[in-house]
Amino acid sequence: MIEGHKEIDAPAGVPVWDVDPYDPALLADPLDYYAELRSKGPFAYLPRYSVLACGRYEETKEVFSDWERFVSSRGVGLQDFSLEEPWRPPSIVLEVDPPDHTKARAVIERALSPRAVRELGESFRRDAEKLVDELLEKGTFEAVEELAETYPTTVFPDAVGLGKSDRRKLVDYGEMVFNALGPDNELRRNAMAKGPGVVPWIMEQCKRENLKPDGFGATIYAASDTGEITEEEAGLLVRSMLSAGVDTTVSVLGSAVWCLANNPDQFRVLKDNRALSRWAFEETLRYTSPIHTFCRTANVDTEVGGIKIVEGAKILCVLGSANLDESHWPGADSFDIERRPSDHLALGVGIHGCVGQNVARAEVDAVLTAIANKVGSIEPAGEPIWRPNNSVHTLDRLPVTFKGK
Ligand code: OVV
Repeated sequence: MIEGHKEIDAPAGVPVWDVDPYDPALLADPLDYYAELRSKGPFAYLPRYSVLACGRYEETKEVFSDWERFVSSRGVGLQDFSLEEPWRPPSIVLEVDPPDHTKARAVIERALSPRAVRELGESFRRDAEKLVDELLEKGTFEAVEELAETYPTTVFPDAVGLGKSDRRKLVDYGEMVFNALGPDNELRRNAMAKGPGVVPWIMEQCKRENLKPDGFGATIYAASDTGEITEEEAGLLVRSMLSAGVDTTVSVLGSAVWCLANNPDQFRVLKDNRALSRWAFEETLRYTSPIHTFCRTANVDTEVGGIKIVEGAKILCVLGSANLDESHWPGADSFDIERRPSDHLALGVGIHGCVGQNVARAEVDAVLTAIANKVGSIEPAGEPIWRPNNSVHTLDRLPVTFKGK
Protein backbone atom coordinates (compact mmCIF):
# COMPACT_ATOMS: atom_id res chain seq x y z
CA MET A 1 0.00 0.00 0.00
CA ILE A 2 1.03 3.57 -0.64
CA GLU A 3 -1.14 6.59 0.31
CA GLY A 4 -3.96 4.16 0.98
CA HIS A 5 -4.00 2.42 -2.39
CA LYS A 6 -2.40 -0.57 -4.10
CA GLU A 7 1.18 -0.17 -5.25
CA ILE A 8 1.56 -0.86 -8.97
CA ASP A 9 4.45 -1.21 -11.43
CA ALA A 10 4.97 1.18 -14.32
CA PRO A 11 3.03 -0.32 -17.26
CA ALA A 12 5.06 -1.16 -20.39
CA GLY A 13 5.54 1.93 -22.54
CA VAL A 14 4.82 4.41 -19.76
CA PRO A 15 7.65 6.74 -18.74
CA VAL A 16 8.59 6.95 -15.07
CA TRP A 17 8.57 10.53 -13.84
CA ASP A 18 9.90 11.60 -10.47
CA VAL A 19 7.62 14.55 -9.86
CA ASP A 20 5.41 15.45 -6.90
CA PRO A 21 2.16 16.80 -8.36
CA TYR A 22 1.09 17.79 -4.82
CA ASP A 23 4.14 19.96 -4.14
CA PRO A 24 2.68 23.32 -3.00
CA ALA A 25 5.07 25.24 -5.26
CA LEU A 26 3.93 23.23 -8.29
CA LEU A 27 0.26 23.58 -7.31
CA ALA A 28 0.67 27.35 -7.18
CA ASP A 29 2.21 27.43 -10.65
CA PRO A 30 1.27 24.23 -12.51
CA LEU A 31 1.68 25.13 -16.20
CA ASP A 32 5.15 23.61 -16.72
CA TYR A 33 4.06 20.42 -14.95
CA TYR A 34 0.99 20.21 -17.21
CA ALA A 35 3.05 20.73 -20.38
CA GLU A 36 5.64 18.13 -19.38
CA LEU A 37 2.93 15.65 -18.41
CA ARG A 38 1.28 15.97 -21.83
CA SER A 39 4.65 15.63 -23.57
CA LYS A 40 5.26 12.24 -21.93
CA GLY A 41 2.37 10.45 -23.63
CA PRO A 42 -1.09 9.37 -22.54
CA PHE A 43 0.19 8.45 -19.05
CA ALA A 44 3.19 8.98 -16.82
CA TYR A 45 3.99 6.70 -13.88
CA LEU A 46 4.75 8.69 -10.73
CA PRO A 47 6.73 6.42 -8.38
CA ARG A 48 6.38 8.81 -5.48
CA TYR A 49 2.70 7.89 -5.14
CA SER A 50 2.62 4.83 -7.44
CA VAL A 51 -0.10 6.33 -9.63
CA LEU A 52 -0.68 6.91 -13.34
CA ALA A 53 -1.08 10.56 -14.20
CA CYS A 54 -3.15 11.37 -17.27
CA GLY A 55 -3.11 14.87 -18.75
CA ARG A 56 -3.93 14.76 -22.45
CA TYR A 57 -7.47 15.69 -23.44
CA GLU A 58 -8.51 12.50 -25.18
CA GLU A 59 -7.39 9.93 -22.62
CA THR A 60 -8.41 12.07 -19.65
CA LYS A 61 -11.90 12.28 -21.10
CA GLU A 62 -11.96 8.52 -21.74
CA VAL A 63 -10.93 7.63 -18.18
CA PHE A 64 -13.07 10.30 -16.56
CA SER A 65 -16.29 9.39 -18.33
CA ASP A 66 -16.07 5.58 -18.14
CA TRP A 67 -17.61 4.85 -14.75
CA GLU A 68 -17.68 1.11 -15.34
CA ARG A 69 -13.95 0.61 -15.76
CA PHE A 70 -12.82 3.62 -13.71
CA VAL A 71 -14.94 3.71 -10.61
CA SER A 72 -15.61 6.47 -8.10
CA SER A 73 -16.76 4.16 -5.29
CA ARG A 74 -13.13 3.45 -4.39
CA GLY A 75 -12.62 7.19 -3.79
CA VAL A 76 -11.75 10.07 -6.11
CA GLY A 77 -8.56 10.88 -4.23
CA LEU A 78 -5.43 8.83 -3.63
CA GLN A 79 -7.07 6.61 -1.01
CA ASP A 80 -8.75 3.39 -2.18
CA PHE A 81 -11.90 3.04 -0.05
CA SER A 82 -11.89 -0.71 -0.62
CA LEU A 83 -8.60 -0.85 1.31
CA GLU A 84 -8.76 2.02 3.77
CA GLU A 85 -11.53 3.79 5.62
CA PRO A 86 -12.10 7.39 4.47
CA TRP A 87 -12.05 10.32 6.92
CA ARG A 88 -15.81 10.81 6.69
CA PRO A 89 -18.71 8.61 5.49
CA PRO A 90 -18.41 8.61 1.68
CA SER A 91 -20.52 11.00 -0.36
CA ILE A 92 -23.56 9.15 -1.75
CA VAL A 93 -23.33 11.04 -5.04
CA LEU A 94 -19.59 11.60 -5.65
CA GLU A 95 -17.95 8.52 -4.16
CA VAL A 96 -20.34 5.90 -5.53
CA ASP A 97 -21.17 4.03 -8.75
CA PRO A 98 -24.45 2.94 -10.33
CA PRO A 99 -26.82 1.52 -9.33
CA ASP A 100 -26.46 3.26 -5.92
CA HIS A 101 -25.44 6.52 -7.56
CA THR A 102 -28.53 6.76 -9.75
CA LYS A 103 -31.13 7.43 -7.05
CA ALA A 104 -29.12 10.02 -5.12
CA ARG A 105 -28.13 11.77 -8.33
CA ALA A 106 -31.77 12.04 -9.44
CA VAL A 107 -32.76 13.66 -6.14
CA ILE A 108 -29.95 16.23 -6.04
CA GLU A 109 -30.38 16.93 -9.78
CA ARG A 110 -34.03 17.77 -9.18
CA ALA A 111 -33.18 20.10 -6.29
CA LEU A 112 -30.64 21.96 -8.47
CA SER A 113 -32.69 21.88 -11.68
CA PRO A 114 -32.59 24.75 -14.19
CA ARG A 115 -36.09 25.68 -13.06
CA ALA A 116 -35.19 25.81 -9.35
CA VAL A 117 -32.12 27.89 -10.18
CA ARG A 118 -34.02 30.22 -12.53
CA GLU A 119 -36.22 31.25 -9.63
CA LEU A 120 -33.14 32.55 -7.82
CA GLY A 121 -31.84 34.58 -10.76
CA GLU A 122 -33.46 37.82 -9.67
CA SER A 123 -32.00 37.77 -6.16
CA PHE A 124 -28.60 36.56 -7.46
CA ARG A 125 -28.53 39.56 -9.79
CA ARG A 126 -29.59 41.99 -7.08
CA ASP A 127 -26.88 40.79 -4.70
CA ALA A 128 -24.29 40.92 -7.48
CA GLU A 129 -25.19 44.50 -8.39
CA LYS A 130 -25.05 45.59 -4.77
CA LEU A 131 -21.64 43.99 -4.28
CA VAL A 132 -20.20 45.47 -7.48
CA ASP A 133 -21.50 48.93 -6.51
CA GLU A 134 -19.70 48.63 -3.16
CA LEU A 135 -16.48 47.50 -4.80
CA LEU A 136 -16.62 50.31 -7.36
CA GLU A 137 -16.98 52.69 -4.46
CA LYS A 138 -13.81 51.26 -2.92
CA GLY A 139 -11.94 51.32 -6.22
CA THR A 140 -9.03 49.10 -5.17
CA PHE A 141 -9.85 45.93 -3.22
CA GLU A 142 -8.80 42.37 -2.52
CA ALA A 143 -10.89 40.35 -4.96
CA VAL A 144 -10.56 36.95 -3.29
CA GLU A 145 -11.92 37.91 0.09
CA GLU A 146 -14.11 40.82 -0.95
CA LEU A 147 -15.64 39.36 -4.10
CA ALA A 148 -14.84 35.68 -4.80
CA GLU A 149 -15.45 34.52 -1.22
CA THR A 150 -18.09 37.06 -0.29
CA TYR A 151 -20.51 36.45 -3.15
CA PRO A 152 -21.01 32.67 -3.02
CA THR A 153 -21.01 32.62 0.79
CA THR A 154 -23.80 35.20 0.68
CA VAL A 155 -26.08 33.72 -1.98
CA PHE A 156 -25.40 29.98 -1.80
CA PRO A 157 -26.18 29.25 1.88
CA ASP A 158 -29.40 31.18 1.38
CA ALA A 159 -30.27 29.14 -1.71
CA VAL A 160 -29.63 25.91 0.21
CA GLY A 161 -31.76 27.30 3.05
CA LEU A 162 -29.17 27.40 5.83
CA GLY A 163 -30.43 29.11 8.95
CA LYS A 164 -27.02 30.56 9.71
CA SER A 165 -24.12 31.23 7.42
CA ASP A 166 -20.49 31.33 8.47
CA ARG A 167 -18.19 32.22 5.61
CA ARG A 168 -15.03 30.93 7.27
CA LYS A 169 -16.53 27.57 8.25
CA LEU A 170 -17.97 26.97 4.78
CA VAL A 171 -14.68 27.77 3.03
CA ASP A 172 -12.67 25.75 5.57
CA TYR A 173 -14.92 22.70 5.21
CA GLY A 174 -14.44 22.78 1.44
CA GLU A 175 -10.71 23.08 2.05
CA MET A 176 -10.83 19.89 4.13
CA VAL A 177 -12.91 17.96 1.62
CA PHE A 178 -10.69 18.87 -1.34
CA ASN A 179 -7.31 18.61 0.40
CA ALA A 180 -8.36 15.22 1.77
CA LEU A 181 -8.23 13.83 -1.78
CA GLY A 182 -4.47 14.26 -1.92
CA PRO A 183 -1.60 12.55 -0.12
CA ASP A 184 -0.91 12.82 3.59
CA ASN A 185 1.05 16.04 3.05
CA GLU A 186 1.16 19.28 4.98
CA LEU A 187 -1.76 20.75 3.01
CA ARG A 188 -3.94 17.81 3.99
CA ARG A 189 -2.80 17.78 7.60
CA ASN A 190 -3.32 21.54 8.06
CA ALA A 191 -6.80 21.36 6.55
CA MET A 192 -7.73 18.32 8.65
CA ALA A 193 -6.62 20.10 11.81
CA LYS A 194 -9.57 22.45 11.27
CA GLY A 195 -11.97 19.51 11.59
CA PRO A 196 -13.08 19.87 15.22
CA GLY A 197 -14.04 23.52 14.70
CA VAL A 198 -15.83 22.94 11.41
CA VAL A 199 -17.27 19.43 10.92
CA PRO A 200 -19.80 19.44 13.80
CA TRP A 201 -21.10 22.84 12.65
CA ILE A 202 -21.50 21.62 9.05
CA MET A 203 -23.30 18.43 10.12
CA GLU A 204 -25.63 20.50 12.31
CA GLN A 205 -26.56 22.77 9.37
CA CYS A 206 -27.48 19.68 7.30
CA LYS A 207 -30.26 18.65 9.67
CA ARG A 208 -33.82 19.06 8.49
CA GLU A 209 -34.88 21.21 11.44
CA ASN A 210 -32.13 23.73 10.69
CA LEU A 211 -33.09 24.25 7.04
CA LYS A 212 -35.58 26.83 5.81
CA PRO A 213 -38.66 25.46 4.07
CA ASP A 214 -37.93 26.96 0.65
CA GLY A 215 -34.33 26.05 -0.24
CA PHE A 216 -32.53 23.26 -2.13
CA GLY A 217 -32.16 21.48 1.21
CA ALA A 218 -35.91 21.34 1.75
CA THR A 219 -36.42 19.88 -1.74
CA ILE A 220 -33.94 17.15 -0.87
CA TYR A 221 -35.67 16.33 2.40
CA ALA A 222 -39.01 16.25 0.57
CA ALA A 223 -37.65 13.23 -1.31
CA SER A 224 -37.28 11.45 2.02
CA ASP A 225 -40.99 11.98 2.75
CA THR A 226 -41.94 9.98 -0.35
CA GLY A 227 -39.47 7.23 0.55
CA GLU A 228 -37.27 7.90 -2.48
CA ILE A 229 -34.30 8.29 -0.13
CA THR A 230 -33.92 8.00 3.64
CA GLU A 231 -33.70 11.01 5.93
CA GLU A 232 -30.07 10.13 6.61
CA GLU A 233 -29.35 10.14 2.86
CA ALA A 234 -31.05 13.52 2.58
CA GLY A 235 -28.67 14.88 5.21
CA LEU A 236 -25.72 13.50 3.26
CA LEU A 237 -26.92 15.16 0.05
CA VAL A 238 -27.14 18.50 1.84
CA ARG A 239 -23.60 17.79 3.06
CA SER A 240 -22.60 17.24 -0.59
CA MET A 241 -23.93 20.67 -1.54
CA LEU A 242 -21.97 22.31 1.26
CA SER A 243 -18.87 20.28 0.35
CA ALA A 244 -18.84 21.00 -3.36
CA GLY A 245 -20.70 24.29 -3.75
CA VAL A 246 -18.50 26.84 -2.05
CA ASP A 247 -14.76 26.53 -2.76
CA THR A 248 -15.41 25.69 -6.41
CA THR A 249 -17.46 28.82 -7.09
CA VAL A 250 -15.06 30.92 -5.01
CA SER A 251 -12.31 29.63 -7.32
CA VAL A 252 -14.10 30.36 -10.59
CA LEU A 253 -15.13 33.87 -9.52
CA GLY A 254 -11.60 34.79 -8.44
CA SER A 255 -10.15 33.30 -11.60
CA ALA A 256 -12.70 35.06 -13.81
CA VAL A 257 -11.68 38.45 -12.38
CA TRP A 258 -8.01 37.47 -12.74
CA CYS A 259 -8.57 36.51 -16.40
CA LEU A 260 -10.41 39.74 -17.20
CA ALA A 261 -7.87 41.92 -15.36
CA ASN A 262 -5.05 40.32 -17.33
CA ASN A 263 -6.89 40.41 -20.65
CA PRO A 264 -8.45 43.88 -20.95
CA ASP A 265 -9.26 43.21 -24.62
CA GLN A 266 -11.44 40.30 -23.51
CA PHE A 267 -13.20 42.48 -20.93
CA ARG A 268 -13.92 44.89 -23.78
CA VAL A 269 -15.35 42.05 -25.87
CA LEU A 270 -17.59 41.10 -22.94
CA LYS A 271 -18.71 44.69 -22.37
CA ASP A 272 -19.60 45.01 -26.05
CA ASN A 273 -21.57 41.76 -25.99
CA ARG A 274 -23.04 40.84 -22.59
CA ALA A 275 -24.44 37.63 -24.01
CA LEU A 276 -20.87 36.34 -23.89
CA SER A 277 -20.89 36.20 -20.07
CA ARG A 278 -21.95 32.56 -20.26
CA TRP A 279 -18.88 31.90 -22.44
CA ALA A 280 -16.63 33.93 -20.18
CA PHE A 281 -17.65 31.44 -17.48
CA GLU A 282 -16.89 28.42 -19.65
CA GLU A 283 -13.59 29.83 -20.89
CA THR A 284 -12.56 30.66 -17.31
CA LEU A 285 -13.32 27.05 -16.41
CA ARG A 286 -11.27 25.76 -19.34
CA TYR A 287 -8.40 28.17 -18.77
CA THR A 288 -8.11 27.78 -14.99
CA SER A 289 -9.80 24.44 -14.09
CA PRO A 290 -11.10 25.07 -10.53
CA ILE A 291 -10.71 21.34 -9.86
CA HIS A 292 -7.26 20.60 -11.23
CA THR A 293 -7.21 16.89 -10.39
CA PHE A 294 -9.65 14.15 -9.42
CA CYS A 295 -8.74 10.46 -9.32
CA ARG A 296 -10.44 7.31 -10.52
CA THR A 297 -9.60 3.69 -9.66
CA ALA A 298 -9.34 0.98 -12.32
CA ASN A 299 -11.85 -1.67 -11.24
CA VAL A 300 -10.70 -4.19 -13.90
CA ASP A 301 -7.57 -4.92 -15.90
CA THR A 302 -8.00 -2.74 -18.96
CA GLU A 303 -6.29 -0.67 -21.64
CA VAL A 304 -6.38 3.03 -22.57
CA GLY A 305 -4.44 4.63 -25.43
CA GLY A 306 -2.61 1.32 -25.96
CA ILE A 307 -1.42 1.22 -22.32
CA LYS A 308 -2.27 -1.71 -20.06
CA ILE A 309 -3.73 -0.68 -16.71
CA VAL A 310 -4.09 -3.14 -13.83
CA GLU A 311 -7.05 -3.43 -11.48
CA GLY A 312 -6.52 -1.29 -8.42
CA ALA A 313 -4.43 1.33 -10.22
CA LYS A 314 -5.16 4.91 -9.20
CA ILE A 315 -5.35 7.32 -12.14
CA LEU A 316 -4.75 11.02 -11.57
CA CYS A 317 -7.04 12.70 -14.08
CA VAL A 318 -5.30 16.05 -14.42
CA LEU A 319 -8.21 18.13 -15.71
CA GLY A 320 -6.18 21.33 -15.55
CA SER A 321 -3.76 19.85 -18.05
CA ALA A 322 -6.37 18.28 -20.35
CA ASN A 323 -8.12 21.65 -20.61
CA LEU A 324 -4.90 23.21 -21.93
CA ASP A 325 -4.07 20.48 -24.44
CA GLU A 326 -3.01 22.22 -27.69
CA SER A 327 -4.06 19.22 -29.75
CA HIS A 328 -7.65 19.82 -28.69
CA TRP A 329 -7.56 23.61 -28.16
CA PRO A 330 -5.57 25.58 -30.72
CA GLY A 331 -4.00 28.54 -28.92
CA ALA A 332 -4.82 26.81 -25.62
CA ASP A 333 -2.73 29.20 -23.55
CA SER A 334 -4.73 32.26 -24.50
CA PHE A 335 -7.92 33.32 -22.71
CA ASP A 336 -10.50 33.85 -25.44
CA ILE A 337 -14.18 34.15 -24.51
CA GLU A 338 -15.18 33.86 -28.15
CA ARG A 339 -13.73 30.35 -28.26
CA ARG A 340 -16.99 28.98 -26.77
CA PRO A 341 -15.44 25.87 -25.25
CA SER A 342 -18.45 23.64 -24.65
CA ASP A 343 -16.46 20.43 -24.23
CA HIS A 344 -13.93 21.36 -21.55
CA LEU A 345 -13.51 18.86 -18.72
CA ALA A 346 -13.63 21.29 -15.81
CA LEU A 347 -17.13 20.20 -14.79
CA GLY A 348 -16.42 16.57 -15.53
CA VAL A 349 -18.28 14.57 -18.13
CA GLY A 350 -20.78 11.73 -18.06
CA ILE A 351 -22.80 10.50 -15.08
CA HIS A 352 -20.66 12.34 -12.53
CA GLY A 353 -20.66 15.66 -14.41
CA CYS A 354 -21.10 18.60 -12.01
CA VAL A 355 -24.66 18.51 -10.71
CA GLY A 356 -24.40 22.06 -9.33
CA GLN A 357 -23.34 23.64 -12.61
CA ASN A 358 -26.65 25.48 -13.08
CA VAL A 359 -26.11 27.20 -9.75
CA ALA A 360 -22.48 28.01 -10.49
CA ARG A 361 -23.39 29.36 -13.92
CA ALA A 362 -26.14 31.56 -12.46
CA GLU A 363 -23.81 32.95 -9.79
CA VAL A 364 -20.97 33.75 -12.17
CA ASP A 365 -23.35 35.09 -14.80
CA ALA A 366 -24.88 37.47 -12.25
CA VAL A 367 -21.48 38.74 -11.13
CA LEU A 368 -19.92 39.06 -14.59
CA THR A 369 -23.01 40.79 -15.96
CA ALA A 370 -22.99 43.30 -13.08
CA ILE A 371 -19.27 43.92 -13.63
CA ALA A 372 -19.71 44.31 -17.40
CA ASN A 373 -22.59 46.75 -16.86
CA LYS A 374 -21.02 48.90 -14.19
CA VAL A 375 -17.23 48.67 -14.42
CA GLY A 376 -15.27 50.53 -17.09
CA SER A 377 -11.95 48.73 -16.59
CA ILE A 378 -10.39 46.13 -14.30
CA GLU A 379 -6.74 46.64 -13.49
CA PRO A 380 -4.28 44.51 -11.52
CA ALA A 381 -3.25 46.32 -8.31
CA GLY A 382 -0.53 43.97 -7.09
CA GLU A 383 0.79 40.44 -7.52
CA PRO A 384 -1.84 37.69 -7.40
CA ILE A 385 -1.04 34.82 -5.03
CA TRP A 386 -2.39 31.30 -5.52
CA ARG A 387 -3.53 29.10 -2.63
CA PRO A 388 -2.20 25.55 -3.06
CA ASN A 389 -4.79 22.83 -2.55
CA ASN A 390 -4.58 19.10 -3.37
CA SER A 391 -7.60 19.33 -5.72
CA VAL A 392 -8.67 22.94 -6.16
CA HIS A 393 -6.86 25.54 -8.23
CA THR A 394 -7.72 28.78 -6.49
CA LEU A 395 -6.42 32.25 -5.76
CA ASP A 396 -5.46 33.34 -2.27
CA ARG A 397 -5.05 37.05 -2.98
CA LEU A 398 -5.95 39.19 -5.95
CA PRO A 399 -5.60 42.95 -5.56
CA VAL A 400 -7.47 44.74 -8.35
CA THR A 401 -8.93 48.12 -9.16
CA PHE A 402 -12.39 48.67 -10.63
CA LYS A 403 -12.59 51.94 -12.52
CA GLY A 404 -15.96 53.44 -13.35
CA LYS A 405 -17.14 54.20 -16.84
C1 OVV B 1 -18.03 17.24 -6.59
C2 OVV B 1 -17.85 17.08 -5.14
C3 OVV B 1 -16.74 17.60 -4.56
C4 OVV B 1 -16.59 17.45 -3.20
C5 OVV B 1 -17.54 16.80 -2.43
C6 OVV B 1 -18.64 16.28 -3.00
C7 OVV B 1 -18.81 16.41 -4.36
C8 OVV B 1 -19.63 15.55 -2.14
O1 OVV B 1 -20.57 14.97 -2.68
O2 OVV B 1 -19.49 15.55 -0.91
